[in-house]
Parts: sequence; C-alpha cells; structure tokens
Amino acid sequence: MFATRFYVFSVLLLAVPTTFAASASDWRGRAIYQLLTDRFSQTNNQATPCNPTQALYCNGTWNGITNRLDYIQGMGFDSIWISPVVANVEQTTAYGQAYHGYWAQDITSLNPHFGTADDLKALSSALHKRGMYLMVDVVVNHFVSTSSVATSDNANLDFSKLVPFSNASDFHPYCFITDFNNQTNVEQCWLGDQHLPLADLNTENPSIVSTMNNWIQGLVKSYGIDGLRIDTAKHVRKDFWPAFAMSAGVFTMGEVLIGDVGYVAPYTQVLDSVLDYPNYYTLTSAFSSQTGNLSALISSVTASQKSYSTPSVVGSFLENHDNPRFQSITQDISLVKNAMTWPFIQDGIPILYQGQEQGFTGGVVPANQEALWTTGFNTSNKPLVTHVTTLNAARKAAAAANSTFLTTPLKFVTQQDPSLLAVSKPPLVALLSNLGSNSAKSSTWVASGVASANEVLVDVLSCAIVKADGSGGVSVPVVGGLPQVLIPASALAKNGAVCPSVATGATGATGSSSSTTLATAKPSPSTKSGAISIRSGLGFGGMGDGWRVLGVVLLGLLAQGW
Ligand code: ABC
Ligand code: CA
Repeated sequence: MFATRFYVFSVLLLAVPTTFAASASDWRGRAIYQLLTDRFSQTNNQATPCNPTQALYCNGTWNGITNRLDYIQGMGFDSIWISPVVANVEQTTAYGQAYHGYWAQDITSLNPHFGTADDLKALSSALHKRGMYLMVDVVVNHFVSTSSVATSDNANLDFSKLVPFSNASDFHPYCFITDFNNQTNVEQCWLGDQHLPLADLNTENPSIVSTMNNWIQGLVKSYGIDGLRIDTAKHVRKDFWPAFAMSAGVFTMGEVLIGDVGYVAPYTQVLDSVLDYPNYYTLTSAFSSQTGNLSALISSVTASQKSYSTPSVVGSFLENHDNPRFQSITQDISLVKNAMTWPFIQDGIPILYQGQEQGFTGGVVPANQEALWTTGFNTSNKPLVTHVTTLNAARKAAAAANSTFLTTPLKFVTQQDPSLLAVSKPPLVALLSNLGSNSAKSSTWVASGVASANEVLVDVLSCAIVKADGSGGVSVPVVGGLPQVLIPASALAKNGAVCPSVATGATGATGSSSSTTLATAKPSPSTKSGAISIRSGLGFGGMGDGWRVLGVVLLGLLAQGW
C-alpha cells in the first residue's frame, strides 16, 4: 500500500510544471520601471517625432520594448510595468486617442497598435530570460463606448461594440461620480465626463464577476504575466478583488488614488499591494521646495507602516503618467535627487516612471507622457540615470548583506534641523534634506546607533567614507543639499560597480554590477493561441494546469481516505 501511494505521489510530482506564479514575496526585492508602451520605444529603433500634447498614438510597440531591455536592466530594474494591453476605442475622442490603453472596447483582443500576440509573448519571454518580471496594467472598472455622446441614461449609449459585455444592463445606470465621500457613488457611478463617459461595469452581477475572473486567468496565463497593476481599484467594491486576484494567481498592486492613508489601507487587505499615493503626496511636497514639510512625510509614513497590511510590498513612486513630473515643480538638482532617493530607501517596492531618469519636465497630463526615444536611450552624462542605477545597486547590496533588510520597517532618526531627515533601515542609512543646492546654511545629520561600533560606511552616491563612532553613531555634514545613502563598505564588492575603490566586500558579492538581478529565469509561457480566452476555470487560477490537476487528484485521493 505504502509503495503504491509513494509511486502515485512521485508520478504526480514529476508531472508538475516547474513554472511558479510570482507572489508578493517574489516581487518584494524587485524594482519596477513603469513605461507607457506607446511612448517608450518604436519597432526597429525608429524615432519618429511625438508631441505629447496632441494626445495621439505615437507608435511605441511591444517589439520596441523588447529591443530596449538592456536600457532598463542596465539601470538595475528587474521588472517592468506596461500600460494596458487590450483593444481600445479607435476614434479620436474629446481627449485624444487611446494611446495610454485605459479605454477598453474589447478585452478579448489585444491592442493592434502595440503589436501582435506573438510580440507580447516575445516580450514576456525576453524578460523572463533575463530574470525580469512583467507587470501588466488591467482595467476592470470601465469600458468606453464608441459613440460616446452622453445622454441621460445608459440605455441610449451604444454598447454594441463592447466585448464581452455589449448590453446596457451589463453596466451601472448612467451617472457621473459627484461625491467622492460617498463610496457607493464612487463605485457605481461613472468616471469621465459627458465628452467621454467611462461606462461603469456592473461588478455586482455574479455572471460578470465570473467572466472577469476567467478573463484575468486567461490573460495571465496566455502571456506569462508575473504581476498586475490594477487600475481604478477604489471604484470597484472591495470584496470583488480577492477572487479576481486569486484567479490571476500573481502579485496584485491596486491604484487607489487618494492621499488618505486610512482610505487606502483596507485595499491592502483585499489585494497584495497598493500604489503608495498617500506618501507620494507628502514626499512631493516635502522636497518640492526649501519650505517643504518633512514632518508631514514622517507622519504619513509612520501611519502607513501601522495600517498597510504588508508595507514591504507597497509600490513607492515619485512620478507616474497621471501627475505632473517632479521637475515641473522644481529643477533644483539637490531637491530632485533627494526626492528621487526616497522610493529606493523606504519599505516598499521602488517604481520609476519612464523619463524621470532622463530629466523630463512635463507638467499635467498629457504633457508628462513624453516619448522616451527622443533621448536616443542615452545613458552617458545623465546624472539621474547614474543616480537611479546607484540606488538600485545599493538596495540590492543592502538586501544581500542583511536578509531582513527588505522586511525591516524603516525608522526615522529625529533630527534637530527640520530641513533634515535621517532614515535607518539596517544596514542602510539614508540622509536626506530639502535645503536645496544653494543653501548657505551649514547643517549636520546626527544619528546614533545606526551602524556597528566603528563601522566603515560608504555614501554610495559620492563614494565618501563615513566612520561610525564607538556606539555606531554617525555625524555627517550636508554638502550642497545632496542626499547621502550609507551602507557598510563590507556590503560593497571590491570589483563592483559601486564605489569599488573604497569597497571591502568579497569579490563577486551582490552589488558588484549595476545590472545584477537576483531573479531566476522563468520559462516562457506555453500557450500558443493568440486571442485572450475567457473560459471557466477550477478556481486554482494562475497556478498552471499541472498544479490544478495535482490539486484535484490530491483532493480525490484524500477524499478516498489516503
Ligand atoms: C481624461 C483627460 C482629463 C479629464 C478626464 C475626464 O479625461 O485627460 O483631463 O479630466 C485615463 C487617461 C486620462 C483620462 C482618463 C479618463 O482615462 O489616462 O488621461 O482623463 O478618460 C487611472 C489611470 C489613468 C486612467 C484611468 C482611467 C484611471 O491611472 O491614467 O485615465 O482608466 C481618478 C481615479 C483614478 C484615475 C484618475 C485619472 O482619475 O480614481 O483611478 N487613474 C481625486 C479623486 C481621484 C481621482 C483624481 C483625479 O481626483 O479622489 O479618485 O482619480 O481626477 C489628492 C486627493 C485625491 C485627489 C487628488 C487629485 O488630490 O487626496 O483624492 O484625487 O490630494
Ligand atoms: Ca465602478
């Protein structure tokens, strides 16, 4: 009996595929490069002009991204977030064309402007070969009807082209969101306006729910997707999300656009993660001028550490495609470098929006959606490319030197000068300020107990050495308002890309190369069909057929008393 049982289990285990869906912990140590497919790179390295203020397609493609992965990986990013992939309205609307991908018309087809199913699969496998992950932006909340002429009720809108929901009854009754303090209004009325209404999907209808769950399972599987950025998460009832996320079977990061930690936190219970909007607002205002309020950043971060379910996987960003770029507020290089440092030294996953590394300055939408190819993907003499490359390498080195780095909540070390901020996240110490590059004031960060006694630390941004005192404290004068990121010299490899002349770490240690990635390559997805399938699943979404079969067989065996 035992031998038979052993044999059956062994055969079952051998049959299990070696691919695993990427979970929150698989994403925790990663760094994400956010790109708009239409604006990142054109096929065959073409570079036709793009005027973002026209809000028209500029012809970036998935092939274009595949050809430029060296650029992204060279800065130390090991995952990308791409804009929505499904077919959108083709018309030029009152707000331009759907180049950003958020105006879905047919979620069972891909957006032909960005390429074919094979192109998207090729991007996914190219990423996996490099040990990189693919995050795709998905929209559940709404579709956009072609004849978007608003009337007083949704029955008079044309839903016939929407796939797979082509009836008025598949959508909530026509009403625009008017009261952001009324959650039912936020969830069941429509985004957009009378010029371009976003038809709000009836996510209360069980058959629509199950269609969406099957859709996401098929999408993730067909294209080997490792994570989802979930658009408009706050516009769909919270209890919709757990089953959707489980069907996807991969890491989920929700967009809950609001500055209020208390409002955002409950979404970290129903999704793996959220975009850290509350701390985005306090971060931006803290460093946007010399009078920015650093203590408001401390307060919001402290509140979010207490209320987010897993702060270590929350997405931290200074820029994205919806908000004016930081350099549209200030171009003081010291303030810019301080603000840009934050996402890489805090508790969550850093996200960099394309173009920030190139110093783009676009203001409100759509000016902040510049084409990246205008830069020629040049990385030499680009101080912010160097800045993020170093920050990525330092974060990897800190994680390699201390296995609890990524999960240890950062601590603020109180400073006397309100223009200074000191953060301890062992073995890393980040020293930030909003003094700006022209301040005449002399100021010094003082932080006790942040290192080992007499430890030799290196500011990775300048390669200057900082020696800790006998009780592990540091005292570091501010130079030109610039940030400093200290890590032990022993955590940096002597033959590495980061400050090799002062590094004392073993040759070949992590941090030895800016493009080092910790991920293991994942085989490319096996599904061959081009269309995105909507099928019924068994509820083991995203785990792969092998796992599903194993699960069902094991349940069967258990039921028979095995
Ligand atoms: C277009 C035009 C706009 C025009 C609008 C009606 O139509 O560009 O000028 O006003 C896509 C396009 C947009 C397009 C929209 C609508 O579709 O990219 O260009 O706008 O057609 C996500 C995506 C975003 C995408 C969509 C739609 C959703 O990231 O790119 O937009 O799929 C709301 C949603 C949020 C959404 C955002 C654009 O709109 O919640 O999911 N983003 C308040 C509200 C927020 C609201 C925000 C902006 O205003 O609370 O819910 O976001 O309208 C803080 C407060 C916040 C406050 C902000 C502004 O200030 O704490 O509460 O947010 O201090
Ligand atoms: Ca809704």
